[in-house]
Amino acid sequence: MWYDKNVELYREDVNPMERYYQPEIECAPVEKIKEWQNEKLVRQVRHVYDNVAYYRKLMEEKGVTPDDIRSTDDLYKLPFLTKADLRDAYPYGLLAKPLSDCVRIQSTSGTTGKRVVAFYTQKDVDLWEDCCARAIVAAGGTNEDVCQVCYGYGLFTGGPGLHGGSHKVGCLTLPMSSGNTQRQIQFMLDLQSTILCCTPSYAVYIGETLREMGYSKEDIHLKAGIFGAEPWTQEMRRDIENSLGIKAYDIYGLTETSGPGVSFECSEQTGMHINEDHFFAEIIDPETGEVLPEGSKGELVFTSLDKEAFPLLRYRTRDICVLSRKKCSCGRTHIKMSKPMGRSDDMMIIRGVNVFPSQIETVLLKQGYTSNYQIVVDRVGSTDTFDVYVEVTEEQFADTVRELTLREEELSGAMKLMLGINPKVHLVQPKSIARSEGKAVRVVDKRKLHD
Ligand code: DLL
Repeated sequence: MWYDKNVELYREDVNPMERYYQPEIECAPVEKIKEWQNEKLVRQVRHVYDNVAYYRKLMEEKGVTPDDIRSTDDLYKLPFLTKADLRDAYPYGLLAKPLSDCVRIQSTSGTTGKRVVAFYTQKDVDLWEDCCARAIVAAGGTNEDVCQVCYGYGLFTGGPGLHGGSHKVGCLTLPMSSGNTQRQIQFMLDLQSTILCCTPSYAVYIGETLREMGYSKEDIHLKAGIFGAEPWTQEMRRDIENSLGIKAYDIYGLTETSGPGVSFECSEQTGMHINEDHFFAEIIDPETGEVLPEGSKGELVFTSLDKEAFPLLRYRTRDICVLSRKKCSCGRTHIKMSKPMGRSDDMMIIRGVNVFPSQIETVLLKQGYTSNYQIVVDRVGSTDTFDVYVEVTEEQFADTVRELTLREEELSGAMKLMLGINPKVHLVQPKSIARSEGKAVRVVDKRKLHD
């Protein structure tokens, strides 16, 4: 059910084309949302205190009991949870339900240190899938659509999350998982897929492969894409929209809080509505932990209000963003988060300057290059080296060495304007940088190997 005429949201200032999966929740008055949040928070803190010894100890150390938490205004009294806590407590230390009540495990890729394992009861899976269904409907999905899910299936939450959401909406679901890109395109053509779900870097690769196979956007039937799991810039959005002939929607989430669908974009494309009935968001100063007012840039912290099996209170995501409750033309009332401006741990400090990969991507796409690039940072003696490898097109690669050198200098200059320091830019031949079927590896920081 994604359309409910009884809800008083067909206001004049609302986009009449907008559709909702759960309009009574997505467009509820803000006071109502706050009421739900307060009720749920009180219940959730009690549930965690009673069932998670690890967090109860953190609360005791801070001298706070469940009775001290009467509304979200009291949230600041509770201790934070970090990824380090999740690793300490691995695998069962934060579980709040008996294993016999759990029906699913999902996990992070665990490239840095131990994996994070998240547990779900059937109700947890159900609510997670509702969140993904809201995102699909916001992107225009209905039961007439063919939804091709090319996020990885398995322990990664991308595939299972969007798959569940697609079922709930009633789309014909193509559970492709990632990889085998030519086959993806064949299915896309044969079954006339209308919605594509994958990482933005994989969407770029799909567009590239489509052209290599001799097709264009006119040959496919896609109308929308739901892309997330990694940072991507507005420039990359335009690139994908042009190459696939679609509207590209952002979706955000993390394994610890369930997976994709914590927030998602609507037709306005000016940030992602957080599913506030399930997740309470705070922005804090990453240095001091102080809660910052709406509109401030800082680290996003989530409290899951409904999760039964793995209910995290004040979980520090390390994602840096801004929250805004500005009225949205889509009619949804849930608070919006900006695109994450990088993770606090994505930020590189090169020669004392803070550098985010997204800044480099913005320069490249503005200058007419593709998003196929890689940043390599190293240290020689006590000096940081900073190299950016950028692929060029066949035509550009046919240029003379002198022309290519000029282009490299030009790009390096544009990056200096953005970052304050000069990288050494290397224009490299087409297809020489490995393509990603999941999350792209943008940075190779070799300094970590020497430490
Ligand atoms: O990436 C869940 C997901 C799957 C989200 C599919 C969207 C689509 P993790 O592997 O645990 O979970 O990684 C979570 O990825 O803390 C962010 O740093 C980053 N991230 C997720 N979505 C976005 C996005 C999934 N839309 C981590 N923009 C998060 C920027 C994102 N970064």
